[in-house]
Amino acid sequence: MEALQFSGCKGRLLWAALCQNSFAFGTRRFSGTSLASRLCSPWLRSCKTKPGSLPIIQDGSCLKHPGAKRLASNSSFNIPPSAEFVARPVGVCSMFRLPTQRSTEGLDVAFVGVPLDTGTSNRPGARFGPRHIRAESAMVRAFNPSTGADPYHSLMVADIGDVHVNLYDLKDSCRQIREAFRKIIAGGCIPLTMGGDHTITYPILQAIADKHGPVGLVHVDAHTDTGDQALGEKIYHGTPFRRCVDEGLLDCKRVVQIGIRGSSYSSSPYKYGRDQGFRIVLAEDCWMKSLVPLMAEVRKQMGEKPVYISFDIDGIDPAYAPGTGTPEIAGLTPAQALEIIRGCQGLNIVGGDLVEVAPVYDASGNTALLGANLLFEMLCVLPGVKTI
Ligand SMILES: [Mn+2]
Repeated sequence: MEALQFSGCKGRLLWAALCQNSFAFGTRRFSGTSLASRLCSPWLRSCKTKPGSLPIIQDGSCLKHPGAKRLASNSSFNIPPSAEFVARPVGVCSMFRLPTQRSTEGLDVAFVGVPLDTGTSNRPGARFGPRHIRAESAMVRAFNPSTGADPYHSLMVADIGDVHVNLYDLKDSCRQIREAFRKIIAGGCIPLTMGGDHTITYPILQAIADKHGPVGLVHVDAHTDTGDQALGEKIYHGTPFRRCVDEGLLDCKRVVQIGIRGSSYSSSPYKYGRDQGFRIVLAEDCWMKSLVPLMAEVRKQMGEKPVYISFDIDGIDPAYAPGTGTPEIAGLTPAQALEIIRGCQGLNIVGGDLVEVAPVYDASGNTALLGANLLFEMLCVLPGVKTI
């Protein structure tokens, strides 16, 4: 794809930056698919030997820390550096401090940002979601001891940067997103997307359904996002799943919407979705309950066919996630969010997104931190992830 984080950088200048930040990028591997070898391997070699420059870590010998050998095991996967050995603020700001690359070549999973928020109906700001989620993701470690998942020794994962968007033309942005995701998934790579407002899920699902056919949907949100139009427009962040139904992108009997709540425009706000066959689980039916039993039913509903996870951070209560554009009181807890995502383990997940993080409304950064953790949990339940 053409719209990625580092496109446009001068190779040599970028390499100077990478060498200075080599600990974050060079801990494990530089195969043919890594950013390092793809861009400028001769410079890499000179950088390693240039007096006064920081060496790229390939075999651990340049690290003086006794844990260096652990960093440099012979894994063929991309393993984020551990903060036991590499300080968290070190390195270019990538998702989970993973290597970045410009395409999905060699990848099983790609983190990708879609910094679009011109579909927002209330507070803007989700265009900065991907950057802040990446920044806060430095706190997330490599293993998931709660579930036993070991994603980075199971799947090849990298951050492929951001999709180009047109902030002045929402329809054109949808076209750009659709075309970018067609390329991302063409070779079988699973996208995990940082939004952006919820508009982006519509063109993503256009691309996904092109490849997989109509998909099941696990949708966590305060809102059903099945409005028909607003201000005369059919595309904004309140309509993506209506548009998906219009175009046959969803297997409607395999759609569940969880966490729905709030005031409505009409007295029967859930009629449309239920008429399509959606299961709509209101937030009040989740209050003070474990959602483990619900997810057992959801797994039966989804079966073995392809499923997409779309997680709007406003599904969670604004006490935990205030950094969002259309907050609604009395939402889900972070623990319930974990139960939902962990409950997707075993499903045939073909993609997922975490949308509507608008960092400016949360000076603590906790909303983006929550988003980063939920994306890690999505990674941990993807097909092929080994559990220990
Ligand atoms: Mn939404």
